[in-house]
Amino acid sequence: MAEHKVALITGITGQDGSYLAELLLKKGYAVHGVIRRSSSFNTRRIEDLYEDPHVDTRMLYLHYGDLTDSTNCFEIVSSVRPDELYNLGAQSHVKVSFEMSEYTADTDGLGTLRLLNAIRSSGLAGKTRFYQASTSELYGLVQEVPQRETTPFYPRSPYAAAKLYAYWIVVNYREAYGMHASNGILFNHESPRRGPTFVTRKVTRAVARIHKGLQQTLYMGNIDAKRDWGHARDYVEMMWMMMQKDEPDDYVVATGVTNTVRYFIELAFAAAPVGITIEWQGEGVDEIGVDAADKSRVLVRIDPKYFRPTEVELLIGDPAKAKEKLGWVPKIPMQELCKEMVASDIALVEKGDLTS
Ligand code: NDP
Ligand code: GDR
Repeated sequence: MAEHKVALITGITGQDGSYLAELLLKKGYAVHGVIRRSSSFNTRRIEDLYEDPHVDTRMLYLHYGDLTDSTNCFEIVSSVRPDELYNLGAQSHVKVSFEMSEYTADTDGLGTLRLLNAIRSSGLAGKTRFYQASTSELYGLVQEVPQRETTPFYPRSPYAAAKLYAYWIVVNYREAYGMHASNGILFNHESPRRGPTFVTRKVTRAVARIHKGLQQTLYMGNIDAKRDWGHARDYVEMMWMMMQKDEPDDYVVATGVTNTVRYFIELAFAAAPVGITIEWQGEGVDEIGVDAADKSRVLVRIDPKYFRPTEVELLIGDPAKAKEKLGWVPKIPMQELCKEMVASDIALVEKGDLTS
């Protein structure tokens, strides 16, 4: 029987983990994923991939674990002995990281170190290839645009500072121990599976709920922030491509196009079944977005509670290195992504799934 490659994914229940698991299973990998113990089901995104644990031929295996638990990280890595380890697990919400700074540092920063040490202690430094979910948040305060692999970092949140540690410990272990360890510096990527409190999904859910009459108004933070948004399905492919290269390296993964949150909101309302044109009135925290066809209908308001103590105003990535060295090009433009997300949330609301 042919030997299967073995992958281990932390964060398999998240947006990216679920797409990556799908991709690797299609490629014939045996996929092991780390899931957290929770009082309610947290495996919704991988439900379709789930296989009965009693079936011998299954290719998906789930292990309870947590990046804050060194013993557990060691036990999983040493028993799975993965060919490729994708570290996607993280407290990934930037705003929440200001409230849970220590936990974010522990999970996102030290969690990465724990996995690297688990690989070494298991004698797998020469076997296991390591992918680190690095982020455009490392660039933070604008130093240069577009941002590329050589642009200096200037983190602007506890999340970004934790991910900065993770980035450098990956580089250090590569140089110190010759490990095949790489950073994917991914810019924002979204999908219908995006967590509901990230800005794109918050907007597309609200559009669907407003369409159904379940919500009147969408409350937003800084709508002038600019992001380089791609599609998660495109981006997980790039994670895999990086792991297939004989030389480990760090790559920016982005579309090279940036847009404001404001523009995303306009696109999303326009993509509703009864398309709505948003007209902006007022300024600052008093700014509102009204339905241009019925100006008494206020659809968007600003709530300062969604502002961050320090903001990342502008992200736009230069994916030239990924194109040149790996032949990777993003396929799905942000306009198409937005339409797909609105359509998916409309379908969910029709099924009665977005009632709260
Ligand atoms: P999600 O928030 O959707 O998923 C995060 C995953 O990490 C979930 O499976 C979550 O489990 C798990 N997790 C959280 N805390 C722990 C912990 N202490 N131990 C083990 N697992 C944990 O994130 P995305 O899928 O969007 O992102 C994947 C990775 O990529 C993250 O590291 C993120 O920081 C990074 N990133 C994301 C970008 C994006 O635009 N999406 C861009 C750049 C980087 P549970 O389901 O139980 O909560
Ligand atoms: P980000 O994503 O912080 O870039 O981190 P998010 O979607 O949360 O915010 C993007 C921008 O939108 C502004 N914004 C709001 N954001 C949220 N969540 N809610 C709001 O109401 C709102 N109003 C305006 C934000 O201020 C920000 O400027 C994401 C995460 O996936 C990280 O894990 C990842 O590393 C980076 O992308 C790249």
